[in-house]
This record gives sequence, C-alpha cells and structure tokens, in this order.
Amino acid sequence: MEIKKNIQVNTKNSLYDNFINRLYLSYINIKQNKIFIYNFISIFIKTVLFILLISSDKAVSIGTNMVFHSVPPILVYISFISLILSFAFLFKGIYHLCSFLILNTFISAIYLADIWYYRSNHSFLSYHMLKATSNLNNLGDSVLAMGRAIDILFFIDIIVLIILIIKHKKIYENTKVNITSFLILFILPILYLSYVHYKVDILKKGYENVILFKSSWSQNQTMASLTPIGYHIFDLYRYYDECQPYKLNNSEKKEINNWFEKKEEVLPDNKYKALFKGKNLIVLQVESLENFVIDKKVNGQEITPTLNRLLKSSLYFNNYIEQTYNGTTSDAEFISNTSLYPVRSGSTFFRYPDNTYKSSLPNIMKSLGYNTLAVHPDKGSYWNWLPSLKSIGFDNCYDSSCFNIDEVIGLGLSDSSFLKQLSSLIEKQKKPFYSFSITLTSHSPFNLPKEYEELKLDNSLNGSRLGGYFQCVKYTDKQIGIFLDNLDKSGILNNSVVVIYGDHEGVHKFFKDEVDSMKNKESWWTDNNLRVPLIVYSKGLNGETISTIGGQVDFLPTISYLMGADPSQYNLSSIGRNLLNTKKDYAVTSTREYIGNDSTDKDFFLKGIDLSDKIIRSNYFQK
Ligand code: GP9
Ligand code: MN
Repeated sequence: MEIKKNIQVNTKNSLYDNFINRLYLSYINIKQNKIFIYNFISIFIKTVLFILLISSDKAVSIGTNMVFHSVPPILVYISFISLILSFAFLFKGIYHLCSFLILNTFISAIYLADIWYYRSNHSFLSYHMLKATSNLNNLGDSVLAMGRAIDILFFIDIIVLIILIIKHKKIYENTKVNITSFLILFILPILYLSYVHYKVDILKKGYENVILFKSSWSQNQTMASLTPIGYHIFDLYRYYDECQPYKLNNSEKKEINNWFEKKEEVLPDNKYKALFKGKNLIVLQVESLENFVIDKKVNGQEITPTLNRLLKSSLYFNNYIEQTYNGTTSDAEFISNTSLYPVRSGSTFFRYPDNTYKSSLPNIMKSLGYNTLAVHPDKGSYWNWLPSLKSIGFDNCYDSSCFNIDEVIGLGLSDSSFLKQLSSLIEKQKKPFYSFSITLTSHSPFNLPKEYEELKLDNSLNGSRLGGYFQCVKYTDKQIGIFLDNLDKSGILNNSVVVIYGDHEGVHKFFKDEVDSMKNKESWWTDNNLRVPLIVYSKGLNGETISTIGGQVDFLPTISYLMGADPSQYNLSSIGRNLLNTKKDYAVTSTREYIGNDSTDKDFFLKGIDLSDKIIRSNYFQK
C-alpha cells in the first residue's frame, strides 16, 4: 500500500517536473533563437515608428504630439508582437525561418497600408473596407502617390533579415516544431491582455488616459494603445459586432428625438424661402474641388474663370466645410442628400446600401413633383453608389454603362466627354427634375495629360503637385463652362438652378506636406482648412457671398428651403441646418473638430456624429 502511494506521488512529481522542465527548455529555446529576437526587436521598432509617424499631421515625419499624452503600454505592444511571432514555432527547419520572414513582411505591409490610407483619409483600414474592393479600379496611381521616402524604414529590416536567413540557415536546419514555445508566446500574452483589459477598461486603473479594447473617439489613440496589430485584431471583433442588426432601445430613440428638437431653430422666414420654386435643380459634385482656388490667379491667370463668372449670379458659401469620412466621394453624396454624417467605420454605401431615408433630398423633391435622376461617369459598383442612391430615393440612376466611353483620363470617362453627354441626357428629362452628378477628372494624383494643360506656370509650380492640381481644376472649370453653355443653348438654364460644390479637399487632402514644403509659396496656397466651395447659381440672380460657417450636412435643409419645401419635411430629420436662416455659425468635421466662433454648444453638435451613426445602423428614417 505504502509503495503504491509513493509511486503515485513520484509519478505526479515527475509529471510536474517534466512540465517545468519543458517550460524551461522552451524558454531557453526562445531566448537563444537569434532570428526570433531579431524579428521581435525589429517589429517593436517599426511599431514605435508607426505610432510616431501617425502623430505628425499627415504621417510624413516623426511627431510627438499624440503618443506622449500618456505612458505607452509597452507590455501590450510586447504581447501583440509575441502573439504574431508565436506562429513561427509551429514550423520546422527552413520553414521556421521563412515563417519569420513572411510574418515580418506581412506586418510591414499592413503598417504601410494603414499609413497610406491614413495620409489620405485620416483614419485607418478596417474590415468593412474589404467590401469596397470594387473601388480599386483605375486607382493604382492615386494609391501609389501616397508613398513617401520615410516608408523605406519599414522594409530595411526585412532586407537584413533575408541576409541573416541566408547566412544562418544551416544552424536552423534541424529546428523542430516546438509546441511549448508556441504556447508560451501565444497564451501568456492572451492572459496578460485579458488582465490588463479588465484592469484598464473595466476597473479604470493602471495606465492613465489609456483605453485599450474599447472604441475610442480617435483611432490614433487605439493605434497608440494597441499597436496596429492589436488595432486590427480588435477591429475584427468590432466588425463582427457592427455586422449584427442594430436595434435602438427606447432611451436611444428618445435621445435622438430630443436632439433634433433641441437643434431646431424657429426663425421667421426670409427672402430665400422658395426662391427657386419650380426650377429644375441641377447638382454637380466636383471631384477634389477646394475653396482656396476660387477667384484666385496663378501667374496672372484665373484658375476657375467659369466659377468666378458664375459667382456674379450665385449664392456663394465660402465657409463650407467638407465632412466626408471613410467613403470620400460617396460620403459627400450621402451627406448632401440625407443631412446625416457617414458611419464611423467603413463606407456607409457599402455597409447600408438598402437603407431608405424618408426625408432625403430626392424624396423631398419628389414630394414637390420632381423627376429625380443620379448620373455618374463611373460604374454603379464604385463605392456602391448606384444601389445606395436608388435606396436614398433617386428614381433613375445612370452609370458609365449608359455612356459612350470615348475618352478616359485617370479614373474614368473624362469630364469633357461626360459633361457633354450629361447635358444631352438632361435635355431629355421630364420637367421639373432634380439631377445629381459627379465629375472625375480632377481626382488625385492630379496628372492631367499635357495636351489639356492650359495654365502657363512658372518654375516653382511647374511639375509640382500643386501645379498639377491647378491644371486639373482649370480643366474641369472649363468643362463646366461648356456644360452650362450647352444647357443655355437648349434653353434649360433659364429655368434651372445649378448647384456646384467640391466633394472634399484635393491637393491638401493628399499632399498637404508637399504644398507646405514648397519654396517661394504664396500664403493662399496653404490656406484651405477643409473648405470646399458651395455655389448656387441661377441666371439673373444678384450674386451674394454667404460667409456663415457650415458643412455638407447643411446642404439638404439649405437647398430644400430655396426650392420651396416646407421645413417640417426636413427639420426634425436633418442633422444640419438651413444656412440661409440660422443664428449659428459652426461646422464639425469628420475627425470631430469643431470649427466655429461660439463653442458653447460644441459637445451638443459633436453628438450629431454619433447619433447619425446610430440612425444609419438602425435604418431609423426608413420609408
Ligand atoms: C469615383 C471617384 C472616387 O467615384 O469620384 O473618388 P474618391 O472617393 O477616391 O475621392
Ligand atoms: Mn472624391
């Protein structure tokens, strides 16, 4: 009996010893694995570099204005790097080495993709964007233009790694699969991350000002707390969560209703009410058109002679702020036609193409007896615009398949050809109509074919990105002039109002760093501050400049007021306000910046961004 007991104890002891022994050996194995240590250190350095880069304005240099708000959670960084590298221990021999190379290159590629996306959109990639791959058509040049010399730093270590692998491959030839090392590097980080999540996010102890696995108002903060590796792992969870149908509870519904009621300004009507009643409404959203070029000359030549001429008979809003987010062009279409901010993750058109909005601009126009059409020179699948604009309320949608693609510049059909074909299409429309279109040619990277360049630029501008931008805008401006002349010849212009606005910034959105670093620059070149022009033109009108600060969410109430819709049709469903009858002077940007003189109601107006997100996700305004 005694002997049996001893044997049992000994077996238990030896099992335990065995386990400890294996752990210890694996620990030594990890510690002595020089290629592992090298990859660990190089990914750590690249992670810190990434976080420092996104702390500068356009991720083009090392910045410190964000990361040092709080102590960086270094152990969290270490955990995520360890999680990723653990997989290499599931492979033996040369495959073990190759898996380090693949994992490290994969990490650099993700970091770079995030940085490039950040440079143009001030946000990071998300799984929702996998739905938007149809957008990559003809976009190669625009994407490549986001690269900067500093990006090489993400790949130098990989070249060194290849050399190390070639040099030391003999030593690793007999490496075996090491499940214990894998488990140590995989499970320990998970245990630590669970613990730190509980401590920081739930108990709110530990790192000050740090949020880990919780949506923060700024994606930069999530990146700095979790590293891009952690950000994408967390984004996967969020993606799953956000794909579930969103049902508002009663208190959320109440909050939304109260917000709209509080936002409403009840003011006496003014001269703008129904100013364009019964006229056709022709809206042209111009790619990357910024406000700073309006009424400006470069080397003695007007950049936008057509638009400048139109101002004499237009209401010109010169403090109109773009509010697009992950859906860029499509967001501008969405915001203008619904008076809601886009969703906070991914593109609204890709995520919610079937949403309906009973008080959308096309629906309001239809209630006034209008025929509605949306026309694009690109494919209906681009940004998923065709199904989305149909759901928003446009009865007729025409995409590139309805046009003769006889001239392609950059992304697609040239503005010259498109606008000519558009004027013929418009002439055939049943009156009154609301037509909504976009242009393409002035898209980044602003390389207009030489034969179309009309501006004579001096050496400082010629060949520069800004010079290219001026040439593109000048080209599009000219095509708009021809478009309006055609509408005039057919007599349509006499009974129409033409609304022209920029979808988002252009040269300052993608290449602000290049503009800022130009030599001999004129002060107005750097002065755009998210403004896009909004021009409401009608033949014979007395031109006026309206300097009220507003944004694209204000489009629907402002245009509806001018077209004669009753404010009760849109007041309690528009996040924006009528810029022609308001006492407020503000706009909020998609990155939650408040632009305005009186910031008393700042938090209230910023709340509109989150309420829009809930409204869209729950299809709150469905017909
Ligand atoms: C095509 C084009 C896209 O729809 O306007 O522009 P982007 O969204 O890249 O600005
Ligand atoms: Mn665009």
